[in-house]
Amino acid sequence: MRELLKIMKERALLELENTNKLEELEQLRIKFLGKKGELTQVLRGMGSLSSEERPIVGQVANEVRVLIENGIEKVKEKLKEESKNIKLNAEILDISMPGTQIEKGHRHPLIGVMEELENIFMSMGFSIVQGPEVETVYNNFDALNSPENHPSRDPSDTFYITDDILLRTHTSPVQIRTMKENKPPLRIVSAGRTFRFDDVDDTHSPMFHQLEGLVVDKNITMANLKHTIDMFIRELFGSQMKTRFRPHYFPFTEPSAEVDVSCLKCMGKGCEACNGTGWSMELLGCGMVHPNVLRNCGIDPEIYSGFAFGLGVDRIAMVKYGINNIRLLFENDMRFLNQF
Ligand code: 2U9
Repeated sequence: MRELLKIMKERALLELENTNKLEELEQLRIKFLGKKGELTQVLRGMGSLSSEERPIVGQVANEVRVLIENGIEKVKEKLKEESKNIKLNAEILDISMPGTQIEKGHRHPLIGVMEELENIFMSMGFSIVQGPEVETVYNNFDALNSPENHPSRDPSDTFYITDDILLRTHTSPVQIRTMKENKPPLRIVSAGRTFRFDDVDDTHSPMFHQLEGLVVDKNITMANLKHTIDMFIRELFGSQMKTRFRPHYFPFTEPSAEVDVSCLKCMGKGCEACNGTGWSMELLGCGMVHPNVLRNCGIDPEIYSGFAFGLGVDRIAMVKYGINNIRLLFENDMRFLNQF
């Protein structure tokens, strides 16, 4: 029996030596030391041994078990170390290599201009308000004193969704909502996307951007309006800038005016860009809020008065950066955008 154990030990050690996979090691353990393994089989025959021989064979069997167990542990450690080294060698990381460059983006020039305008008005005490781009016909036209037959209400000029719902044609409905929900004094500015059924050309786009302001309080006059616009234009384009107010008509303001600003190229001297006039034309519109508009929003025009103004953000961006084609602002051509 001792001979049997010796042979088994030598076979186990030889097989262990030839094992190079962790899974094979487990098979080997089951084969020699498992419940139905070879060592158990040998031990089963111990019943036939004499009482003197039994403890001696038992001790030898135990030594063989410990020897095989230790052998398995050793090979297991060796295989684990080997596989770790293979993995580490495959994962060599050269930390001196340059990293992947992430290209930094920047604001779109139009959004940059819009934020610049909002910041100027905020510094003058205005709050920024926002509203939906899909509006009711009432908020967009009726509340603004627009007559039923006004050309801008025609479906060939405005994107209607239903008879009562449209894409806002100006940001004025945001001011209507604010007036309906809040009591004067009000000093607000609203900027955002607006929509008109225009064909695309160098200066027109069916989607464009407006910024409008509204002040309502007691004793608000044309003088407050003119001073606010002058301050704004000087803050935006420089202290030497002049403004010129020309009478105009809007249904929502009375009286109304269009504002021209000194030509940015020649600073008022007259050049080819301003046709020798010295003025950049129609940069802003403004006026005193029509009493009907105040009334439509539950504000008593006998107690309160207000002024309002509006400008095209796209047009301001084009004048500021000397852009002669509005399409460039919306085509997202990186060769154009990367210049800002
Ligand atoms: C309320 C009352 C009055 C806003 C105003 C203008 C004049 C104006 C144009 C500028 C260039 C539109 O984008 S543009 O074509 N806007 O000339 N906007 S007064 O008047 C309001 C607004 C809201 C409740």
